[in-house]
Amino acid sequence: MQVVYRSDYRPPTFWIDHVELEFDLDPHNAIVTTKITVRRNTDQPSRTLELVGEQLKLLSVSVDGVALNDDEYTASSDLLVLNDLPARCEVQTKVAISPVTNKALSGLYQTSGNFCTQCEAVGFRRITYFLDRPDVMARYQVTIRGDKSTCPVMLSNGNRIASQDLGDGRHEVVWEDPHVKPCYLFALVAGNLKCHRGSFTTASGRDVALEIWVEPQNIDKCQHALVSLQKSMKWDEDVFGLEYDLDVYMIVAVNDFNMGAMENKGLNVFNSKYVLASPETATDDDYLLIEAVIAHEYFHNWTGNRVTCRDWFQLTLKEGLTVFRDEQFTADQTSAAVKRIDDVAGLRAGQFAEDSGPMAHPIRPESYISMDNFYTSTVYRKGAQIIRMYHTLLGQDGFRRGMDLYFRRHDGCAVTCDDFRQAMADANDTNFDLFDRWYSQAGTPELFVTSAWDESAGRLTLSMRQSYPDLAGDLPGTKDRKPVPLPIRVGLLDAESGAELSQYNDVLLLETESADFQFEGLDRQPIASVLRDFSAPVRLRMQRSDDELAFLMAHDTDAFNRWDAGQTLATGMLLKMAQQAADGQPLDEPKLFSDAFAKILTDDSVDEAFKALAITLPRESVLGQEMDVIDPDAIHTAREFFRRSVAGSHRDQLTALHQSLAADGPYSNDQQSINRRRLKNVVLAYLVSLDTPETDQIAADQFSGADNMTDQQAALAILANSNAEQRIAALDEFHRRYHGDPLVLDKWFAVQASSSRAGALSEVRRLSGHSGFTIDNPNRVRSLLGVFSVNQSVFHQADGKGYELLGDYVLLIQSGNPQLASRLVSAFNSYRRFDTGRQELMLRQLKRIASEPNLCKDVHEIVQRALK
Ligand code: DPP
Ligand code: ZN
Repeated sequence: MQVVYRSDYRPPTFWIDHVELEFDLDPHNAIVTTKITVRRNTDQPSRTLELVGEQLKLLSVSVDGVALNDDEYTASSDLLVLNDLPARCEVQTKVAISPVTNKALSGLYQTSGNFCTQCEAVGFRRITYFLDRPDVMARYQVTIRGDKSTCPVMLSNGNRIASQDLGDGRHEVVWEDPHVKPCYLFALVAGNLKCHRGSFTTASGRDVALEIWVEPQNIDKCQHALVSLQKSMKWDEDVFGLEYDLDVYMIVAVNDFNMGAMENKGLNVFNSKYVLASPETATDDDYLLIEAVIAHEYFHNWTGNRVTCRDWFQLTLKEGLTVFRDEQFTADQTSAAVKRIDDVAGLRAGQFAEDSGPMAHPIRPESYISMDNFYTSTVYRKGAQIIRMYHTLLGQDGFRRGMDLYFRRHDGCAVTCDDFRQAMADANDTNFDLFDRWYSQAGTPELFVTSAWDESAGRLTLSMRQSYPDLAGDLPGTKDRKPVPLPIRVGLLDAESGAELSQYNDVLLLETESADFQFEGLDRQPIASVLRDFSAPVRLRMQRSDDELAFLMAHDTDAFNRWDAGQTLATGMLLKMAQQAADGQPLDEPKLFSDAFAKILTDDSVDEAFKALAITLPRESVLGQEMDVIDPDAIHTAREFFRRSVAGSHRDQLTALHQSLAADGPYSNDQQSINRRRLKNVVLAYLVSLDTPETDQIAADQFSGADNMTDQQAALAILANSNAEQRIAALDEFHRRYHGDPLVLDKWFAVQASSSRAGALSEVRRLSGHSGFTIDNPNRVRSLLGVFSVNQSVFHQADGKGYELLGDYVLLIQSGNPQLASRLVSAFNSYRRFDTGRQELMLRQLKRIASEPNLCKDVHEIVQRALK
């Protein structure tokens, strides 16, 4: 299979200035007529134009209005080659495609009977022959003709400039986008949709119509999305001075979508999961995610659309930057500390694991077989951490200067990560050359820190050293890795009072392999708080006693480190207990953590969301990463014991706390109520871990009495993970109530797929045969199989039945939806980290998949990397 290399980038032989598309919509036989005005690239002396396609049926080709004979071009379903073209001309093609049979959900397809498109990264070639690459930017005019009864609404990018009734039961609409764009930002939607409308007036006084298009039954679930959009538009003006640039901004919610959402110019297409919300059907987390994804896609209008990527290797240019922007936005809307903790927890669970396995790659990858495989947490989340480091070093004002220069230089262009880095440096008269290493090296650096106290000099020395751990296999970006620039935020605390010694607060910059940093003029030995706010994406390796960690957990003024100290303390204890479990020894009681736990719960200086995070134990998968050989059973045993033990020690306090939190009045979605629900549901999980009829009843009561989905789903998930006799009845009741609402039905599957009770695996297998399960809907597949595949103790059941189940579904899904299958198969990437028995069983599935004769290239790429 063809490998694409970053180093092979060449500009195109022709540019496209203008695109005229005509769609005659039909589910089985849609006709697409494309007129492109092309202009030879004088830097590339070629008269040959190669247009790529995928599964297209070519009907005709003409140049400057003259139809070509068969011998004047060469064509296959995925390539159209035109030779000896004049320097400027108009090329017209006509193709037929079949949206209804398009299960890949890339290109033009049908979802719930409506037409919709997804073109990033390379879906446009499934619509028409084109220069399907982001550096070719053009103006578009789009004519859509469709059935008036099935397609009363027909949308595309930009402004609607004309419409007419065609008289034969069909009608026509014409759209024009005044901005140049790459074809991956093209979109078309047609079908039976209703609109929730709003508006926004920009800082310069322009009125923008905001339109959220959904299936008619969902029209009452759009207000939160609309408000989120308005907040995002305002924030980007306030923080970055960026205004919206069209008269209308449309969002369409569709049920079948591979990604979260897509930032098409003026016409975002969203997975309905990130649009639709009502208190009865969406949780607080859903609300938060909707706001974040709406913001993310909106922010792309500048970071992605106005300035786009030269080639797909530069993806992090727009994604890392836009994730950073949406993270800052959410921090401003909610709590910066809680947001930071949530993000880092996600980074560690997902990206750190990816960065230490066979799919490890630099944030700017060197090669790919399928670009769709590189929409990864490395490109997105780690990419955002790299952007954050510029921000930490420059401050908000300096970062803003860099952004302003970036837009001044590159608006309307397709550029590279180097261009961004240069703009940040030039705008601030500084040099970011060493940052290049962050773009070309893979793996998570380790930061080793030791401290030395000189009593007579009153001096503390922190010695820091960075290195990369070795990775198995010959992976790109792992040879001859050099030290990377690390901004390290540090503070000192008085060891007796716990008070912040604020004059020592600083951001240190480690750019070499190792360096010493000194803090002078201290009266007595302080406690150092290192890597505050997680100021660099590294694994911190610092020898600290449990007492020191407990001290930081109680006193650190940096909320992130306060939380992290607790996590580190719990991790150390849990790993020791896992070893005891593996050795068949009795497990230690987690006394130190348990004491700190009780103190946090009564600490008035922190909010309930922080408390919820502080008492949440590290995930099993994160604990696994810290073991030489992951032992899922021992980790599970230790973590369950730890939880039960802490709950047992504080049962009365927890019961009272749950009661007081549950006594809040009717549902409200102000921040404090959200925080209180968050804490209440973490407390409930502790209580139910005690496995008593009384505590089970608390969950059952919450389930049946809840007036919102947050409390109801949390209680259901907790019951689904318990031995409570109310478990089955609750699951049945939930299904009875919500089976007609796809997004809520997803939750019903997900809570069962995340349960780790005995027999959970056979339940997942059984649910895959449930009438509500379908492999045609990505959300449904992810809610059952995706959730199950990260449920460590169940997926890695020692007999390999979990692996077999996933293998079966990868094979079943891969021919229809390669992108979805390739996400699922990635669960096997960690196989080297397990014992030989599990390795053997996972390898068996990988080889079974690899030997499939018609394996799609997406899955092929992941499996080959794993097997290498
Ligand atoms: N729609 C995806 C995102 O926003 C890809 N651009 O990240
Ligand atoms: Zn994005």
